[in-house]
Amino acid sequence: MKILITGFTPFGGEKINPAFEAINNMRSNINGVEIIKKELPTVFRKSLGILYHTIECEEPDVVICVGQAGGRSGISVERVAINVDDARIPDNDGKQPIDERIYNDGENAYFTNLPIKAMVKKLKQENIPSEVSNTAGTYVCNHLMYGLLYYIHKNNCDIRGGFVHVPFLPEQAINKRNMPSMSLDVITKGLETMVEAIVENKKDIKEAGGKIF
Ligand code: PCA
Repeated sequence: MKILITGFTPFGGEKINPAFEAINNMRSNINGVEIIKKELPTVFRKSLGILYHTIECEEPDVVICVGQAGGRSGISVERVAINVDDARIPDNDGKQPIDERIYNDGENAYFTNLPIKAMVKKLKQENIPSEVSNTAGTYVCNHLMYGLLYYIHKNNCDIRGGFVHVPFLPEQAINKRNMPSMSLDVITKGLETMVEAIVENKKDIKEAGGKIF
């Protein structure tokens, strides 16, 4: 089995992006599963172009895209991506789309086909704070997740794909008051644990993990 795992370049004034730092730190073979690592630019459209090209070259069975969610305290496994770009800040190429559809011929939203409940369950068993998230935002991460799932649907691919947000690293949080963070080792272990959960669970498990608000 081959898993493509992507991170992003730093953005929004940060010097590092915890997603790619942790991906870099991962083993490249996890219980016989080959891990392909790729850094994508935090740029609308360009990130998707490179993702599609990498999928075509590598032909992975699973694609896990990872991004930074500064302010979140645990690893959040995203359930859904929506068909809108609404950027609060410009991307790394200076583009700032506001209320634009990502694909005119795409659904309003796509759900991930990763086993998100099983992933969160295994993370918690490893004592790693985590939750199912019902919004990946409206910036480049949602854009990438939406574009990945659009590609899988339109091309009828036998690929499981989805998105995971990770908190700031401690060095990013020191000058931000009351800002949660997670160490590089814990995020790395979390990513490796999610790989194991995906391999072990072809289908998701039924487990409470929703939210009231
Ligand atoms: N996080 C941003 C984009 C890149 C990243 O790592 C987001 O959540 O949209």
